[in-house]
Amino acid sequence: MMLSTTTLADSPSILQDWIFGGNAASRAAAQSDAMFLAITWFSIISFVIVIGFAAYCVIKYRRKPGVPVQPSPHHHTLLEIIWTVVPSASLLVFFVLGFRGYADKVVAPANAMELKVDAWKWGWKVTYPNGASSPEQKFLSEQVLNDGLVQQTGLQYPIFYVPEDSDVRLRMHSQDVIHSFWIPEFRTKMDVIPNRYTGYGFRTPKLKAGDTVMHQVDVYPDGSPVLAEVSGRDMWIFCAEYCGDEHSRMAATLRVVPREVFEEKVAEWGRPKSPWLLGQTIWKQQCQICHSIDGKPGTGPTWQGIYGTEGAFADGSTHMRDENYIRESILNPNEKVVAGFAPAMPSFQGSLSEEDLEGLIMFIKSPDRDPTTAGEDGDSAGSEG
Ligand code: HEC
Ligand SMILES: [Cu+2]
Repeated sequence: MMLSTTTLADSPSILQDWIFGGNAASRAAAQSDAMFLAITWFSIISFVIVIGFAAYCVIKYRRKPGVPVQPSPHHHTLLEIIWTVVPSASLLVFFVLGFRGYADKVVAPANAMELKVDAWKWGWKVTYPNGASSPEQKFLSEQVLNDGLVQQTGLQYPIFYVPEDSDVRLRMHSQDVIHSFWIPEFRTKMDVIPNRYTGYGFRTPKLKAGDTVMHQVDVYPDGSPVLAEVSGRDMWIFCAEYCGDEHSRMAATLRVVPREVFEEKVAEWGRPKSPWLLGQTIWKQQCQICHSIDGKPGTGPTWQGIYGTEGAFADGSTHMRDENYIRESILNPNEKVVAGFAPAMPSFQGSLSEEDLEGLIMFIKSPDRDPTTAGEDGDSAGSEG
């Protein structure tokens, strides 16, 4: 049989683009589309042949007055061989092509860059081989103000950078329940589960002339990003396994950029930060979905003004919220459950280092500004206050 998904993938038809949106971002994704389409056509054609022939027989041999009823024939070896061999052989062809495609996705080339993916209720974090992770966030919507400036508003999602035209392998782990890491443009999703690594690979696309994104090139003194248009391509990452209240917000952006940009970014993120800045970064990446710092209640209590005050707990007790309390709340959140809240916080035991905890404590003590740079004219976030 000369059916090959490779040749189909190289010339996506109008129908294929119409069904799949024409956004397949890798060769493997285009092959998935082609395979899906081939199976669809196979089913359509089989349906027409089988139902068409049945309808023809029903009409042609219908009961007519004056024609005696004939006994049904009960065996025809040639026919039976044909209708057994043809479907079995076709299924086998689809199986082999499908299995090859699956293996290509699950087994990444040996020299692929490995990204560690962490999942929890409700967020994603990607750690690069040098131990760094992206602090950048993308806003869901943009507003053009009267003076023509663009202001970003709405929910925020982390941006994970990958270099164009390279092989990437994911090694994924969940801190709580089962999630699923899904990038629609690569047509692949995979469960992310506690206590076991899962993963898959993909090859990022080459950027084309029209591929541009608004990209953070610097930070204003108040911590908001300075944006510029550069070449890049954004794709959504979703959680595809229902995992609780904010499941639908468990999204992120995969940003494909030129290799130089990628390397510069990751090296920059790898540089040591002040503990407070480290704490702020971790808050944005992992805690912000449940904890505000401006008093707004969320799934978890706000961190505004909690440090150094008495907390009230579900069992009726109270306790001073000092460094030890904060540490315990992060590592063993169900030990003391804040009154009025469900015990909904995952434990970060084992996923945050001693340094990370120190940073978080510094940040929770003073979420509005970095106490180590206060009063200086430095460029740290919040120093205007
Ligand atoms: C899924 C939502 C969720 C996430 C994510 C989350 N928390 Fe919580 N957190 C809660 C809830 C709910 C409570 C209150 C119940 C309790 O005490 O366990 C809480 C309580 C706390 C408290 C005690 C607050 C107080 O008022 O006494 C601290 C400190 C805390 N979390 C730190 C963190 C840190 C640090 C992170 C990120 C590394 C984080 N949390 C991520 C839900 C979350
Ligand atoms: Cu999820």
